[in-house]
Amino acid sequence: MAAVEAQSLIPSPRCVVYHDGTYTLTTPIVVEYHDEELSSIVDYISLYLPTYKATISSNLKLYIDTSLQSEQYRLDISPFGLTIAGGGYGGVFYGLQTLFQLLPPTIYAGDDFTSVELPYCTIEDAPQYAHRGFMLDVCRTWMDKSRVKEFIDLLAYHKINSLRLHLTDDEAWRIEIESHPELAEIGGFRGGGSPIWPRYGKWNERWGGYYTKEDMREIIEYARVRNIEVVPEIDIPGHSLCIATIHPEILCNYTPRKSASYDYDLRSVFCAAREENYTLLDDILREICELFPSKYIHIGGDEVDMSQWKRCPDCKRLMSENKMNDPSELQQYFMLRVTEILTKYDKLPAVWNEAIDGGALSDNTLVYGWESVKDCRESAAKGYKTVVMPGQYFYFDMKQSQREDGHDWAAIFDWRKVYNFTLDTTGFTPIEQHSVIGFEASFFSELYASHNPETQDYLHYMTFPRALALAEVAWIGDRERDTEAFYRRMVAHYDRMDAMGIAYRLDAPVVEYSDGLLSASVKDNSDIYYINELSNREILYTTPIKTTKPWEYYFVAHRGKASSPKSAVSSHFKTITPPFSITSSMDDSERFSFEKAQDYGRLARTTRAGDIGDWVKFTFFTPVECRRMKVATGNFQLPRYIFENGYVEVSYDGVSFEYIGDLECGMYIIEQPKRAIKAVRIICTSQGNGAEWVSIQPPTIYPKL
Ligand code: TNX
Repeated sequence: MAAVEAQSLIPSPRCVVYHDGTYTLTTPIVVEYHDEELSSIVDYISLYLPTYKATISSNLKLYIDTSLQSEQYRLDISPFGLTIAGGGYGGVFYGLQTLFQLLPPTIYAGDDFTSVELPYCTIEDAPQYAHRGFMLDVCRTWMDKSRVKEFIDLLAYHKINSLRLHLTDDEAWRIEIESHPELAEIGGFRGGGSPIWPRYGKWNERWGGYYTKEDMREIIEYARVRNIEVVPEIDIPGHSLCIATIHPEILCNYTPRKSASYDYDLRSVFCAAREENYTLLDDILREICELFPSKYIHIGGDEVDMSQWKRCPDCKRLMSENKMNDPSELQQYFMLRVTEILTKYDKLPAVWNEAIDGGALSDNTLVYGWESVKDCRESAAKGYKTVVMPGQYFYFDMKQSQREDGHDWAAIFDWRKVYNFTLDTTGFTPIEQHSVIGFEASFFSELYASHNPETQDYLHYMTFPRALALAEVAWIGDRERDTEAFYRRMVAHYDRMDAMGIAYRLDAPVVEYSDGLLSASVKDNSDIYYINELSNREILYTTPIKTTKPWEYYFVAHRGKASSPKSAVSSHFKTITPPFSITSSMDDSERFSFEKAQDYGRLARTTRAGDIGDWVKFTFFTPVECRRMKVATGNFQLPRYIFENGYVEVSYDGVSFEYIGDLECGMYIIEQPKRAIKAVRIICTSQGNGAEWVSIQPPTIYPKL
């Protein structure tokens, strides 16, 4: 296996046998094939290398061998040239992807080569799991057609074969429906006067977009060529605030209490008893079923706020007529009604795991388990085909280490945890394992909206290299893991990822301090830079730094577009907690009171969103000397519960205040204050924030170095 490691293929093939000698592959690539089906693979190759088709003196033969499984392939490199046999289109495509990984990495950047020596070998390979998926949430953060295509390329290089597009949610409706054009025309945009709540930033600006059917056909075809099936998700009956804003008649039959801050109706669930809702869903799903060739249509079913059904007289009547005791049975009723619609259009339902809590759905329902390993196992034990994607391992919107960006509700983890996921070690019985059709990662995008969503950087940083580990796990199944060996292959693969243009995450440099010398090291030959906080310049690190104040420095690694999180000796990250009090023009909530936040342990909440002129003030008992103070409204990184616009003032005496800067995404960092700070005031200059309250973080204070 040593030689295989040398080739650093990801995902790792089942079997590689090397023979003596090498074959010299020259360009152009002359491809021989006879199955018309394979012509799009030849077009695909020509996007990377000069290619033409011929039946004599070819150096690459492609064919379909029906004795193989559809995604299975055999790649032969012999004195006679290269041959790829695949059980089907996918098999041939994956043989080609393996071949690509044997070629100079620069091919991914579109750089040609004239000749390359390839070892004589036979690679026999097939995936363990039929479903190797990735989900993109294009609702919270809009990603247009060209972005999605770029991402499809990255998935295809790693033999992922399913892309689920989360097309509807509370914050957006992203797919054209011809019978109801208003859904995408209104629902595709939020902010700037749109009736759709701009709950994740972009409050003053109309922001968003949607896929026309033509766009979507183009995406579907682009993905098909790359052996990826696009699975649409229409998330119902919950997560439907957007469609409910456009069509309030779909909601339950009662007048809601209006919120303290808004005139908005916050209800987000389709009424299960309103017959017309099924007609509307029939219209929508008929078009979705026509548009998408996939066998499954994902219809959501997650996080339904059933209190709305409990209050609705029509839902209550439906429940008593059908002798239902629990509103989760209404969810079952709703899902079965929608399943009937899908069946009519020759499709099968796919759902999130909660959807099976209220009773059985049809046997051929595909369940995506996200809440926990236990939920995945339960689904599999009930006999549903199950896609395993517990958030604790497969939600790539989670932070990768404590001080990095991302959510943390499921877990904080990097690629190592993903790579080491196996069904055996997480307790799946053989019977349960039998129902597992594969794995999927998801990228929910609430936080992307505040991380320069006009670029791919945050998406790439969060998803790579974790997506490599996902690809490996789904391809090799329960084959033995070797984290160190995978790491070496991954580092070799970095050359390819650089050429693919991925802004992936590198491991953080390891920092050590001893005998007055501060040193940093990496194992992936990236470049290390150091920054002295006082000068704030990034300088290439070549040799240990002689210093008595190691906490003044931090390190970061770069290579290509990739970068690592910061690292430093632990005292660099030390913060202080001088006593202070919070006062505000707004009241605080009982549970999340100002008083409790004054212990620095937790955030506080007000009882309403901010208005022009509202303010929050932090007053320190004694003036605080520090090098940096971060003050923030909202939950960190989440452009929600914030002062949408505002500015910050500081006071050195507690009486007179001076302007210091504007809030950015609800937050401001006071750098190197010239004197000890007695008080800080945050002033709101806009109305509302798309939420019911303002969160107030205790200040984060870094001591003087
Ligand atoms: C849970 S995953 C959700 C999403 C959020 C995600 C954030 C799922 C079925 N529901 O609505 O975006 O957490 O990680």
